[in-house]
Amino acid sequence: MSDKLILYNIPSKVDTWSGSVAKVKYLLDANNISYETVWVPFNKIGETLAARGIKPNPEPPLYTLPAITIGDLTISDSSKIVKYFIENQDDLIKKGILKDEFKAYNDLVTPEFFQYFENFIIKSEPLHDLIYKLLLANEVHLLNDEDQQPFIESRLIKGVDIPAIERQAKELNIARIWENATNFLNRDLKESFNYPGLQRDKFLTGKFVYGDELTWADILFFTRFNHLEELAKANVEYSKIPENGLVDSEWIKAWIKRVEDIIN
Ligand SMILES: N[C@@H](CCC(=O)N[C@@H](CS)C(=O)NCC(=O)O)C(=O)O
Repeated sequence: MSDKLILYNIPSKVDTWSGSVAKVKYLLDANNISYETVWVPFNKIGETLAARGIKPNPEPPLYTLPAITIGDLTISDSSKIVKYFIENQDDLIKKGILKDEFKAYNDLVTPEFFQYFENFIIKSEPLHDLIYKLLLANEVHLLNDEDQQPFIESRLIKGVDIPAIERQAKELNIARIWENATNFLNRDLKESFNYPGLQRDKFLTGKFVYGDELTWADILFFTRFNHLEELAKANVEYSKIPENGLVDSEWIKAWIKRVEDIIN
């Protein structure tokens, strides 16, 4: 089997519907890695990954994207994928999959940091309503029609009732949710970030999130800003969100541009 790289993505009404897939896509794009996209409808994720030898997760969802295939190896889960790239850099350069040093990693940004960072964002109170109410109510409509019911059912298994969230979402104060998220992302984040051992003088002071090189931390941040914003904006019902989106800090605006220049 050839060693070409495949990225499995979920077809939808937007470019990349899943934030988790977007992270890996941005990572590949930031590194100029060539890959083929295989589109796997949401309700076919399980059978596709099982056929590629992926073991089910202990709890639902049993199979998730993103996944990549290189030769006869398939890896699912964004953290595992980035870990694989980090640990197999030399081999991947020899195979021509990576072109040079892997952008997205430095010694200070360990896999533990990635996990911390992700949990920190996902569990942050000021982002809670944006992520768990507004976007959850929106994102179902952005999936292809035939995948919407399977998605609703997959969430119900985990106790998340999307139709109920949708009904509640109609009562939400969208401007308020947006303001909380904007304040957090633009101002409070820097103060409240408290990772043990983090060299705070390097955090949000250089060109990128952590120093002057793009790291996985930039990809995680970028996904949160851009991807969440894209999803929110794509829904007509919530088109009233402020023009400037989630960004009003000059540093963040300039940083988004720097990341976009590398990804595009
Ligand atoms: N920890 C996983 C999470 C991935 C994930 O939750 N993917 C979703 C799409 S955003 C999925 O494939 N869900 C399948 C399902 O819920 O059945 C990662 O980072 O890769």
